Amino acid sequence: MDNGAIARILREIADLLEIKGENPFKIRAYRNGADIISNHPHESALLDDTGLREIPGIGKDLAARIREIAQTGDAAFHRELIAEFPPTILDLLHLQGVGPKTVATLYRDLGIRTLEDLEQACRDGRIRALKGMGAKKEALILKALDERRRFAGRHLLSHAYEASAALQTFLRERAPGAVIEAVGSLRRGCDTCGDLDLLATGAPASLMDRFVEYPLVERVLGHGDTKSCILIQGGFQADLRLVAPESRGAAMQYFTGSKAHNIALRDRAIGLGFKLNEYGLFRIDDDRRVAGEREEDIYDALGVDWVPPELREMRGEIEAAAAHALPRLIDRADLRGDLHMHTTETDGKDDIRTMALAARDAGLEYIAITDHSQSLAMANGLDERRALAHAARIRAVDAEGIGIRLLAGIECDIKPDGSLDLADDCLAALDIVVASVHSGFNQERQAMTDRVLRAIEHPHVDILGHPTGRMLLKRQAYPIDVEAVIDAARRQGVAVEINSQPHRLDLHDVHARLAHDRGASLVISSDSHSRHGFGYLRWGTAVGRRAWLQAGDVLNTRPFDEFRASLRRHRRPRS
Ligand code: DGT
Ligand code: CA
Ligand code: CA
Ligand code: ZN
Repeated sequence: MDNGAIARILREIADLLEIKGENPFKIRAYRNGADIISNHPHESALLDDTGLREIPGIGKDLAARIREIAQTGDAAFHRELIAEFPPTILDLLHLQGVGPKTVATLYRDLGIRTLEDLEQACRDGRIRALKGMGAKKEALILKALDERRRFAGRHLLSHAYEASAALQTFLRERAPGAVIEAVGSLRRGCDTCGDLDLLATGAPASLMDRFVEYPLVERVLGHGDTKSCILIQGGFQADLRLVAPESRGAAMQYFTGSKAHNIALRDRAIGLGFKLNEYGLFRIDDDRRVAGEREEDIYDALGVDWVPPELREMRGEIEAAAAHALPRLIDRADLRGDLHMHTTETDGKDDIRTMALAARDAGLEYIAITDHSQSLAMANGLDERRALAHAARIRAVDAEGIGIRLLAGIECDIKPDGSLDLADDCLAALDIVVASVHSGFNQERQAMTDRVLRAIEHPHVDILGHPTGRMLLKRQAYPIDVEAVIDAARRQGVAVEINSQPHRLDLHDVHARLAHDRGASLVISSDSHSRHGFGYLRWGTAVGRRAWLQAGDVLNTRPFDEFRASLRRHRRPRS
């Protein structure tokens, strides 16, 4: 069993204990254990009891549980809990705004086991009749059910990437001579993906038989000579197509999409006397193949530059490619700094130095440590005194000269009225301030817009963090006038963040592009909560690429001194 599978069971135990109303410390121990195991670099199934207990945070009981899961595929304790509660009950817990207490009540008082039961109970008026629930709770549950339905079947980009990469490795081992490639929305870097699309060029037909034998297969949906389709664990559907070498580029082009981009390109082909499909580009009059082996040749034959996959969304890319005016897109390696991260001082898992060294090893030249402010009591947020003491420690690590520069910052909460969570003199004494909204999402659009505009006008704010509050597949952005926010940020010299957390990717690519077009500055930050978080920068970079950004458009591609000088606090406000 891999670490992910072990962690999943530990997390389920924690969820079920929570529904049961067990001791919070016990619940937290399982949840922490799950985090530690899923981030552990080595196979924990291979460790003996001593090896497990050497991992910080894993005690005697947890080690025994992990050994049992690794050896038998499950834990008796987990099976007992599942026997007590139907496992479908966990679907209820994952609804937005439905906590373990509610789930326990729903199950005990109404016998609700599934999402369908829950929906029916809402419609019958049984929820509002429950003590402590009411019409408001009923409306909340119905909204959560609706959102879940809308998002069902889609996956975060990072999850799709991991599932696709594992499948590609499996296929490469079985067809070493073949070229295996991911196409579809994953190749375009979309923030969520519906399914995994794979192409295999130069593979034997028997690869299809190997594909449907993939160990994680839950169901085979189709098994053909050139196309097969499987459902794998985690709810992913994966399509594999076998392609002849002379059609590789054409198939890549076609199956990368987007559909709208393909239709526009095909129309252009027709206008030039060609036919374009997944097999190649052909002349209409004599059916002669003009291109097909390489994507570049197809675009070239159509008189346009090769279009990076992230831009293939029918947002002006074909016109720009025809005018040889496509941007040279930013790469992850262009990032020199990371301006949003947390440490053990609030809700992070690693201390200042550990974060700095991990950032350095990830190729970064500078970071800002931005722990939470006091309003986030759950995260143990900092008041002025602790914020300044923390800043002193950050500067002390910076002074050690460990090969990376550190800025002492804060992620200051924007309160419901738009005021900041810490006193002005404290914010002024820090090197950098990221301001973000973390609660009170239920405001009206105008109130929310005014709230964020007021924060942007605050002279000590340098960066607006996760500007729209969206949680992919969970919660939509709060209602806010993004254009007004972007324009104010430009006027005030506040940079807007592209947050790289895979479940945020906030700003959304279209808004990031708008921000750039309106002249606002952008940063790409990881919002890391542990030393493993810097890898997320690649997802934020994907958003930047989808937003047509070049390296020069993103402040944290600049060298340290230049970056620091470009911060709002070191500039005069523009008029
Ligand atoms: P997804 O899976 O919803 O995240 O999005 P895609 O873009 O991966 O969509 P998918 O998997 O249905 O199809 C992969 C690509 O195949 C799509 O981006 C473009 C191409 N494609 C699929 N159906 C059509 C079609 O009817 N016409 C054209 N021109 N292209 C299509
Ligand atoms: Ca797809
Ligand atoms: Ca597909
Ligand atoms: Zn935040």
